[in-house]
Amino acid sequence: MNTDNTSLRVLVAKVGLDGHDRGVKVVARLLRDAGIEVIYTGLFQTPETVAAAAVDEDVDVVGLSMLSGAHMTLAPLVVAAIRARGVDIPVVIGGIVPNSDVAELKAAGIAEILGPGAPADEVVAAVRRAAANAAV
Ligand code: B12
Repeated sequence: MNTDNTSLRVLVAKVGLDGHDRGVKVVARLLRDAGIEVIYTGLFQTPETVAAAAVDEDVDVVGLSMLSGAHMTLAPLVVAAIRARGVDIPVVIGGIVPNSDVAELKAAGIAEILGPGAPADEVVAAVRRAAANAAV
């Protein structure tokens, strides 16, 4: 686990059954361009497979791309599956998330939440912020 926030490792993942993978590929590319090491799970993951990959890969942050509308169910399950493995890796989500869901997601342990059209620098900043807050 990285503590100085200089050489971060991030797992970006798609949980659930939808095929919206454009955003996650854009995010993976722009995080890489910012010097962050990125592992992408591919489509159709479960909370369990994401948590297992996050722990196996010893990542600093897990990024979920959620456009299916299932974020209120799946994102908290990813947090729970990670914590069930005895670690507390911060989870950041982006995609189609209504503002009215943000407070509940934060209460469920999601570190950062971004919506459509999030600029590249804000995507990178959210990931860095999540890692920095987890390290203190
Ligand atoms: C393109 C698109 C498709 C493409 C997907 C192609 C692909 N390979 O991705 C196709 C045509 C296949 C498609 C199909 C469907 N779609 Co569609 N689709 C869209 C659309 C128009 C744009 C999504 C997109 O690519 N945006 C561009 C990318 C770059 O943006 P993004 O993903 O939002 O990512 C940005 C941010 O959100 C953020 N971000 C995203 N992920 C992450 C992750 C992290 C960690 C971070 C930090 C940031 C971050 O950063 C990115 C850069 O700014 C949206 C509408 C919309 N306005 O978003 C609907 C939309 C997502 N689709 C929708 C639906 C309903 C469907 C279908 C079910 C339609 C149908 N009845 O068939 C099917 C499902 C097919 C399937 N198997 O999953 C709905 C979802 C409704 C909901 N969530 O409640 C939407 C919202 C349209 C709508 N308004 O109803 N779709």
